Amino acid sequence: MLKKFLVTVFVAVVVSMFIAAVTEATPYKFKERDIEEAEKLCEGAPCPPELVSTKDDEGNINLALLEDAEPNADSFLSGYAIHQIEHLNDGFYNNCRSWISGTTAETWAEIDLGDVYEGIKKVAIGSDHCGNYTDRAATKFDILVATEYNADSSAGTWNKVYSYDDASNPISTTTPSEFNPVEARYVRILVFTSNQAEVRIDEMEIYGSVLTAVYPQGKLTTTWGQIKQY
Ligand SMILES: [Ca+2]
Repeated sequence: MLKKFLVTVFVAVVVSMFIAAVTEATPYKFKERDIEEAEKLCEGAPCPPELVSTKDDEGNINLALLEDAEPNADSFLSGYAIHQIEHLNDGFYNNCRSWISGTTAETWAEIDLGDVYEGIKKVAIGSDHCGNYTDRAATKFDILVATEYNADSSAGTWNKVYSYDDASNPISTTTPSEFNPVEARYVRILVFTSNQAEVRIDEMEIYGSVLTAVYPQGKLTTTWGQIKQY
């Protein structure tokens, strides 16, 4: 009886120590966001900058907002401070915090998550979250993922996980695209057409489930302590 009790206590202590070790390890940080700076850039805009959530209603983490996540694109519309590649994942919605491509031809925008994550299953993009601008909205695009980088969208390292093609329903406000969970470090939106002019994306959100997203390949860590919803 005593032996059974001691074994139970020992197991309980070990488990609690493991949980404590995991929950205290919080090397991942979400990007710092300066709402005052964002509002200053957006002064006079029809819609103010709106905070993008670090997780969705199901508890999936927005990996694009992790501190190490870096945006990239093949071009951008030059001459506009409000339209920058960095705005793809700056954590603010709307036109004044968006990226606009530098070409009306095939174009891409992507996020390097900084590590390979498992369980990526949803990407959300929009052209103007508040719905004020309805031009520059994607009508045909693919979502590509990869664990190794290649700038060429046709490279075999890219895995197409989602396709959208509906000219009658341009992606204006924020729209999620869901697919079977995959592992990826790079997530690219390859845009073929928009409803008018160069395409605009005001934010790229990339979601993975909590249990898989907190354990990227090669790192046994967690973001439990940092997960919050704005
Ligand atoms: Ca943005």
